[in-house]
Amino acid sequence: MNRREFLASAAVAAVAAEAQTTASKPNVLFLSVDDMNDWIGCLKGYPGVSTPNIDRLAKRGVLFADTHCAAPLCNPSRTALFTGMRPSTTGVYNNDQYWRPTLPGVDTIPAYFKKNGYHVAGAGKILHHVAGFNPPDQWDEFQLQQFDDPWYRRADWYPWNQKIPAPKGHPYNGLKGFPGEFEWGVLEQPDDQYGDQKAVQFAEEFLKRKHTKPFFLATGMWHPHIPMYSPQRFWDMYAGDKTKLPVVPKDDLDDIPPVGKGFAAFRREEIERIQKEGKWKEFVQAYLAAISFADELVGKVLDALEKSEYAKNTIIVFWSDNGWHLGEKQHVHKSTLWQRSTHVPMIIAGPGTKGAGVTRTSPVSLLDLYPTLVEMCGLPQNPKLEGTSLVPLLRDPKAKREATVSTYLPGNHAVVSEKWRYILYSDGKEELYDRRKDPNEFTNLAGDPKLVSVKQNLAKFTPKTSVAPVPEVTAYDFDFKTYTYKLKGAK
Ligand SMILES: [Ca+2]
Repeated sequence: MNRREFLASAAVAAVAAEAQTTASKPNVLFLSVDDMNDWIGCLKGYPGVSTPNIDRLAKRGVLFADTHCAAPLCNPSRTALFTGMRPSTTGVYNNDQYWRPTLPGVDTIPAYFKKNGYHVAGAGKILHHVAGFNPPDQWDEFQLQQFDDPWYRRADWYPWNQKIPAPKGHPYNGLKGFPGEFEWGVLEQPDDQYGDQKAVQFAEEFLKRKHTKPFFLATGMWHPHIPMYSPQRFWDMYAGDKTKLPVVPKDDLDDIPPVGKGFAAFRREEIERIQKEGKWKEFVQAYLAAISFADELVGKVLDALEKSEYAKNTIIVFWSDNGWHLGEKQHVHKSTLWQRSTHVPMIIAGPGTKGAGVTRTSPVSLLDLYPTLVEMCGLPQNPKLEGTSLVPLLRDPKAKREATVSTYLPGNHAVVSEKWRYILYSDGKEELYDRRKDPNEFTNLAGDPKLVSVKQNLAKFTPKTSVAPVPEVTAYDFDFKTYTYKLKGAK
């Protein structure tokens, strides 16, 4: 063999070796829902809720029953999850901040998998849903979210949605003259016309195809996010007494510091209006219906995987980006540092998980998913990641985590341990709750002199520094066609 032949045969051998390694790698189905709190069967957050599909996934995988988002709002939560970095590191703290132009050289989960030999595909709500948040170069194939609500027709934010007719008859909830997305009802159209079905169909077709490389498939449901539109049969599940209002003591906000009170007051006009018009219960019913609809959609994707040739070699990760208040603390959104906003469902199933139907009660973070998948799929370590792989917890029932942190806007953090929730606001004011004795977080114990050392110990987990927020989207001219960002005033 001469030198050229030797090099050629070495190259062939290297390619073959790589093909061998990638062929043995597991696929990933990354399955998400939006604004789903712990009102699902396996998390026991709402007795009587119907989520048979999520529950069956929990029965065949590992349920992380105390998972918290890195930030209690869509964009900062998803940016943290997909970049593996905290808001206090990236400066992406809120919804109206592009991650892409401010984080050059950062690989999102799909980009990293693509770089490491995977075929990566996504459909629906993956990163934040507005134009500029889902760069196509992160994917081999990508299908944007299709929206149901007329609200999501704004030309600069949803340019791909302009030609899709908006459903007629809005608003369905009877709150006339109320701007925006705070809406719910039944759309006058067949079930399969709901926008989330497009993402489901994408996944179903993707899983029928022959793939020569291992794949990472992200499928993101919009439900149960507002507007909460669901077919009638899901509303019927929660008719009459089956919908129960949360308990909200009148004085619940009295022991909360001003910053926390401010978070709870965000969009207060919405809860005031629904209470005044006698629609609070209908709002809760809408949420329950949207959860059960989301569960059915999740089930369709799980069925498609089950029927496919990839059933045995695919890791399934199910997650929600943040929780949701239904009136607790006089609030009907997310964007707070309490349990309602930070506690989310998370299940990991498939190859690499040990045991079926097991539950882990250690507090963990959505930030841990990126390093977990890197380890489970045998990809090279990504040194930028700030979460910690959950693989030890997947395999060892005795493995424990001490605490996890959620951040909302610069300098406000919630530290969750098995026993405590400690909130430290940017002005130094605090809250402390005994999670076992007071799961509804009604009594702030931060002023108790006996608990000073408890607070000090929990405060050690908060990020040491918080970078300044990156510019808001209005600072840029964004071009959807070329997917480029130009800072206004820059040459
Ligand atoms: Ca969300």
